[in-house]
Amino acid sequence: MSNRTFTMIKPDAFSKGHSGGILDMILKSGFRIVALKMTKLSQEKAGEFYAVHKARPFYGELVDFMSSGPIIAAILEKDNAVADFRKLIGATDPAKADAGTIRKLYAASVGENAVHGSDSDENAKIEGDFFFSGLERY
Ligand code: 3AN
Repeated sequence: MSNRTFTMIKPDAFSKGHSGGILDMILKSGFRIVALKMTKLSQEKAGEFYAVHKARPFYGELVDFMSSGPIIAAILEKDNAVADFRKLIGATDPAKADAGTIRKLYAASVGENAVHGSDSDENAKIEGDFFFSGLERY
C-alpha cells in the first residue's frame, strides 16, 4: 500500500472558482500536499496522460475538455491515500456520487467531473511523475 496519490482539479472546477473549496476539503480530510502546480495541458499532453482510454468513445471529448483551460495538479500524502482519496471524490458520475463528496458538490456530469484521482498505487506514481520532477516535491 502506498501513501501517495495524484489529483487534478479539472478545467470545469477551476473555471467555476471551486479550486479553493476543493483544496480545503482535501486538507481537512487529512491529506498533506507534497507537490502542487497550476498549469494547462496541451492537446498532445492531455492525449498522452489519458492514453489508456484511447479506445473509449469519449477519448476525443476527454482530451478536448482536459486541454480547454488551466488545471491544478497535485501529489497528496496520507495513509491509504489512493483508496481514501477515491472515497473523498466520489463516483465518476456525480449523479451517483455520495453526499459530501467532492464530485457531488462540484461536478456537473460524467465528462466534466471536477477532479481526477489515481485508481491505483502504480498509476499514482506514473501520474505524479508525469507532472512533477523531484525538485518540485516537498
Ligand atoms: P475516474 O476518473 O473516476 O477514475 P475513469 O477512469 O473511468 O473514471 O474515466 C476517466 C475520465 O474519463 C473521467 N474522469 C471522466 O472525465 C472521463 N469519462 C469517463 N466516462 C466518460 C463518459 N461516459 N463520457 C465522457 N467522459 C467520460
